[in-house]
Amino acid sequence: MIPLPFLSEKTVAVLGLGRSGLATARAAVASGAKLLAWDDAAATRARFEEAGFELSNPEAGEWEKAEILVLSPGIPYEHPKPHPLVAAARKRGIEVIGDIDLFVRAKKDVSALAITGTNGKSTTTALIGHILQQAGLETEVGGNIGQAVLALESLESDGFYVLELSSYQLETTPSLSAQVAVLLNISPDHLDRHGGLAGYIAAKEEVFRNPRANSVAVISLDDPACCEIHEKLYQRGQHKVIAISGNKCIPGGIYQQRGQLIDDSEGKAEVVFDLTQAARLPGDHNAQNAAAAYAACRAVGLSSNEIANGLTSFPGLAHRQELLAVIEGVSYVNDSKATNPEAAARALACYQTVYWIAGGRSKDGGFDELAPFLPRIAAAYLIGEAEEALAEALSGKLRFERCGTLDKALELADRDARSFAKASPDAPQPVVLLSPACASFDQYSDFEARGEAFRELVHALPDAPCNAAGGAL
Ligand code: UMA
Repeated sequence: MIPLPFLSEKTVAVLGLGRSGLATARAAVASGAKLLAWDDAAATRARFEEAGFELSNPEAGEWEKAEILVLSPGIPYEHPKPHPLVAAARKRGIEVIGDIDLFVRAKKDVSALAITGTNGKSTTTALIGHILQQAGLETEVGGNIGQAVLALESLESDGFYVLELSSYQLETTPSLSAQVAVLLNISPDHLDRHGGLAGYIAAKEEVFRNPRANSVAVISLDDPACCEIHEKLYQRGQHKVIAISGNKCIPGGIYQQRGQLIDDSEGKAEVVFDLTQAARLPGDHNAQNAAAAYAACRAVGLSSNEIANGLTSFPGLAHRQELLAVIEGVSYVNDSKATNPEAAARALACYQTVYWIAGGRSKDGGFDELAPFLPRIAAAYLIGEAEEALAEALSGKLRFERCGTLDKALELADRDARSFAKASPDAPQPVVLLSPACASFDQYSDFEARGEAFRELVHALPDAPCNAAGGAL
């Protein structure tokens, strides 16, 4: 747990008592703060009390005494409109921040590597954490990746924190001052929470706020929004800027070319890693993640060899192109984390013959990004609220079935993929891929619950190995 001595004797309101709120409450109380805690959901309030804490109903008047309001990332700060307790706090002139802000205030002396982007940020965060740990450095990994930052171990100044930061978290972290800040990519996401695309881009750009004397900015040149931010950073001259790409040569940068990771940051254009050796990092999107991780780890002093070892041994993350089983020549891949079309497109690009399970709750913006990858799809199996929208997008382009639910979709995809594998043993191995291109909230509590449901269904298939475990494709 992170000590927060500057909160001692302060009256701290915590709104939202999920993962980040609970860890904030724990750290604040342990640091001698007076806690005012609330959550709008009765079930969460009950769990909070079971954990041994007291609630404080904002309507009872105590919240008038709050000196600071700590807001959970999932609660609207500005858009679509501020939560009423945020609006009330602002009216009273008290500070409204997130748990990450408390963390960075408390850990100013420890190096922080902050990673953001629309897609790939969990993989890159975990990858950097893995490489640093493999190199023997004291490293903690947290943030949007699922581990609340205030629950991390308190490290000394020679340690490293690797933090995945969402746009929600960046919005409420004014004190962030990362030693290394990484921006992977930007495509439309969470637009309702940022008042549109410009607000979302502005939130992402905040990963570079408050540069230190030797701060490093790692940024991809793979999309227009990142290119614009790169140019601004370069003009401002407050960071050492390292450009990266997952798919093209960047003179002076770090990039992938024909499966090789090339470091030209010192003008030598050296091949530093053969990406085919990183079995859990398939595809150009993972080349972008690997380039970012390489740049970030070089920036904190690791050698190319240390980084190569970490890239090779990276075990991957659950729900991100996770190979669940291979049965009768068919691979079953769980990519439940692909909650938008861009993420699904990245997975589709990695396989030749795909039996694709997609759907859920669609996000704004349609499915146009998938168009270049449709030839790889042998058939699609549609689920959830987005079934009709997907059917419309795919109509006349490929065979699809309206399945409603994941179990039905897997049953049909499994049947078709196995018969293809039997009929065409010399063709590239077919893949049953859950990569939904949609959020999960219509049928599941989150993408993890959806991925776990898929895992159970795959493991229950006829002839599934009883210990079918994840692995590399
Ligand atoms: N709540 C209210 N009032 C509201 C809305 C919510 O009281 O108006 C309460 C809910 O009842 C709930 C609590 O707030 O009890 C939930 O807070 P939260 O949604 O911020 O969730 P946490 O459990 O604290 O998890 C958060 C991040 N969640 C979100 O950003 C939505 C987690 O990221 C993160 O891992 C965790 O902190 C630890 O840092 C998840 C996520 O979905 C993975 N992130 C989004 C994404 O990746 O797209 C941004």
